[in-house]
Amino acid sequence: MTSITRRHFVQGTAALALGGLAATPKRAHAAEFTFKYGNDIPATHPMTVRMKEAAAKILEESGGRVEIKLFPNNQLGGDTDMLSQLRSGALEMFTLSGNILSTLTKPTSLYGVGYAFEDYKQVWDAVDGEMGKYMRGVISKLGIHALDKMFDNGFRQITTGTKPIQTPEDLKGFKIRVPVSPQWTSLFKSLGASPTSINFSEVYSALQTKIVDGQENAIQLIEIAKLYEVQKYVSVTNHMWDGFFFLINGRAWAKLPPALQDIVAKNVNAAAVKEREDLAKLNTVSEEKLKKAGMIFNKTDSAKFRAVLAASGYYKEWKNTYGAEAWALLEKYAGPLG
Ligand code: X2X
Repeated sequence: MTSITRRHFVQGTAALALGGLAATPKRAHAAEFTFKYGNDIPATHPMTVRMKEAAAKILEESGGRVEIKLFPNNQLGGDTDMLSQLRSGALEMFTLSGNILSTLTKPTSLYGVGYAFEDYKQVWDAVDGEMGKYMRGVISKLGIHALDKMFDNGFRQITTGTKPIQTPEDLKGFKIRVPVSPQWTSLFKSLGASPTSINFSEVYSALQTKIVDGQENAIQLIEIAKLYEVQKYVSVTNHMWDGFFFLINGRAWAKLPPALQDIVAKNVNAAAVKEREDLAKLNTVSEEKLKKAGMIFNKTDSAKFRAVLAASGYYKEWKNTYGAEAWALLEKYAGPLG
C-alpha cells in the first residue's frame, strides 16, 4: 500500500467508525490488531462519544494497524457477562466501575466508600494520584491492564418512583437497585435500605415492572438512559462518586508492541479527560431536562446519612476489609472517615 492510498484507507475507516458513511466499502486489509470495546451506557453518553473519537484517532495514528470496534449499551451482555468475557479474552477492552470489579478483588472499590469524597478536586487528586496507582496495581494482579485515567460516572443521587428520600429514615426497608458489588450492597444495607443487585442492562425494566422502587445514579446518566420515564423523584444525596476503569485483557495488551500501546494509552487517556469535562458541563443541563420531564428534586443533609453509616459500623468494617495501607490512602484524599 502506498502512503497515499493508506491515508485514504484510514480516512475512510475513521469516518466509518464515526458512523459517517452509509455504505461499507470493502477494506483492502484487515487491521493487524482488532479489539472489541464494550460498555454499559448508551451510545450518546460522553464516554461512548469520546471513545468513538479515540478509536478513530488510534486507527489513524497506528497507520491502520489497531482497530477498536465499539459495543456500547450492554450489546455484549450486562457488566457481569462482559467482565467474564474480558477475563477469558473474548472481549479485549471494557470500561467498568471499580466497585463492580471488586467482585473479584475488594480494593478496586476503595474510592466507592460512602460519603468519602466531597467534590471533584478530591476525586481527581485521589484517582489520578497515589490511590489510583494503588488500585491499578491491584487490578494488574488479575491479569488485567488498567489505563491511567478513569472516566467519570458522576456523583450519585437516589431516584424513586414513590416518594422523595429526605432523611435516612426514608430509606428504611426501601427496595433499591444497586449494581452487583459488595461495596454498594453494604452501603445501602448500612443505611437501612433493602438493596437488590441488578446489572444496569436490566435497570429500566426492573423499575418499570416495580421489582424495585428506586435506584441511584448520576443525573447525567439518569437523563441519558431515560430513567425519568419510570421514576419521579431525584433526591440529591451525593452518597458516592463513581468512575470507570478502562480495562484491557492482559494477554491482548501484551501482544501490542510498545509503540502501539503508547498510541492506545495516549488517546484513551485523553478521551477520559475530555469526558470528565463533558460530564461537568452536562450537570446543569441534565438537571433542567429532568425537571422538564417532570422529575421532582430535593436536597438532603449528608451529615445525617454519614452519622447512620458511622453508627452502623460501616466505616470500621471496610477499614478492616481494605486494610490499613489502603484506608490511609483513601483518608489522605478524603479526610478522616468514620
Ligand atoms: O450500573 C450502574 O448503575 C452504572 C451504569 O452507573 C455503573 O456502571 C456503575
